[in-house]
Amino acid sequence: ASADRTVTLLDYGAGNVRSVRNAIRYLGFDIRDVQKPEDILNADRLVFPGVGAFAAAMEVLNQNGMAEALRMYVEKDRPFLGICLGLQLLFESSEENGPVEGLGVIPGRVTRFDSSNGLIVPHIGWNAVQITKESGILNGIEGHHVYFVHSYHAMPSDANKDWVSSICNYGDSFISSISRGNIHAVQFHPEKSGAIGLSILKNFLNPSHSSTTKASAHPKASKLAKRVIACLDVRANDKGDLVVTKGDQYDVRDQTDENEVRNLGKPVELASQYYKDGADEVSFLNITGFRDFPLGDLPMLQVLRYTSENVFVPLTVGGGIRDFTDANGRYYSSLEVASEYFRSGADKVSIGSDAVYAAEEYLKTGVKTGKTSLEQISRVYGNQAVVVSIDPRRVYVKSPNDIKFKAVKVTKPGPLGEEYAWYQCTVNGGREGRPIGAYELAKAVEELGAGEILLNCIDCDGQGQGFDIDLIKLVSDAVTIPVIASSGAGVVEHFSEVFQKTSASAALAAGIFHRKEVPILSVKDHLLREGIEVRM
Ligand code: 1PR
Repeated sequence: ASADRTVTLLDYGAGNVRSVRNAIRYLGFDIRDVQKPEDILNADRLVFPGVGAFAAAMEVLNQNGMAEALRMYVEKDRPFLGICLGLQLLFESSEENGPVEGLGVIPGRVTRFDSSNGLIVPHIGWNAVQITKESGILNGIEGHHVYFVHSYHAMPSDANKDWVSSICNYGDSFISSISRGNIHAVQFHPEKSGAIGLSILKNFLNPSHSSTTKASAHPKASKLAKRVIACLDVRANDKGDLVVTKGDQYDVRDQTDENEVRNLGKPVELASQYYKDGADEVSFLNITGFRDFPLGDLPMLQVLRYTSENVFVPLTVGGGIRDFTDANGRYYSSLEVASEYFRSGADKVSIGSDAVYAAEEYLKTGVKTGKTSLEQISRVYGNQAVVVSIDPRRVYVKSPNDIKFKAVKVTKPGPLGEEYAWYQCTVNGGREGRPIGAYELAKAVEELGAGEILLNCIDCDGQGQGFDIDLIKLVSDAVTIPVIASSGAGVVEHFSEVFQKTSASAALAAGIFHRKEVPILSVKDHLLREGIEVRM
């Protein structure tokens, strides 16, 4: 490969940089991996996608001599692009598991978002930035949303104002990018920000082609956009091929004589289609993962690999994330299972059944063992990489005092005129009810390290009658992590309803997209008309 098409990538092995690799390759560049500190100094252009926790990253970089090489490289003003933690590490210190010293190139400290006033943390999703000074790489981004996922941020100050090239508003006005000379870094993820993100990467890789960005005199105020997520329930059909299927109240078999698993298409193709149609995220749920070993399920890993080559928005995968012993007696920890998913291109994993058991145990003992899949995966990959998928079923009761779980007054009374309901969590794809409610589960998994909740509802699944607003309000008011409303979308108005009546951060649908009844774009057009901010 000719040198001018080569990008040096600093991957210090802490997590998934596959999507950055995919994006660079997609833009027609080759990647050379940093093996030793000299490779940094010899780079023509260096991309540094920081992943994982600040302290762990600095420890590795200090130990292998990369920290010193990075400082020298930046001091020489050589082309540099830091992403996410790759921005934060340039600052003097971070309070994440610290204080911990950073590279100290830029004055300032990295601090946590303050969630004490109910701010949802992590900051996950699409937000617009305000350009504060000219920089070569942010050309064309003004007014567009880019994808963020982080709990810590660097704050602008007099001492670092020469560096700051854009700020973003979320609770505080934090630094969303820095640029000085050839040194650039972004807090958001260009590799997950769709076409606009790819254009930022391209501007960095092909600086001659990018014109300068002007600071805007009147930046438009922006909020975190509400996300629209397309979900693909995936399972092997009776022939053993992975297909996208869709249930009615979790029953995925056709009510015909053949009783076949409903086949709505191929996962990779559908995911690419939804990306092009404007989905803000794509989720894959391996719905038989609870009984089959997911790593035995190579096709699922292939689906992720292929999808992540062409889909530049966040990908979540769920189903079967738990400890497992295979037929040969080999033991796999849930962390190994999750790691395999991350390596294959997932940005987040979603845990269902195993999170229910973990929460039950935690509520019983009050002890965080650190051993549950939830805790282990979030410790290594960060809270923002762990979603808990809740599959509750509505249980009507006459009075909230009838049960020990949190009940709500329902909008529509039950069949016997019951005015209250609690939402019973289930495991194994809704097959088994457990002694814990959705409210109790959500609060427990937040404490155990979940970064987001995917809130399904078995009663509403596939019915097209709207989201269960009572349930979603109950859960989204109970936690300060983002809640994804799921199950029951039938028309565009259901999306505005859930955002107007609850504090859900995202809404997910499956059936209406698969059956092409409602295009993603119409959902977003409708939300915009209703004054709800979305990424277009
Ligand atoms: O328990 O960790 O192995 O995870 C299993 C995962 O698979 C869970 O996330 C669980 O929600 C999911 N799952 C298991 N069985 C089914 C099933 O349908 N038989 N699907 C299933 C869950 C529900 C939603 C669906 C929405 C929107 N699917 O994801 O996409 O309800 O549908 P709609 O818009 O058509 O109404 P583990």
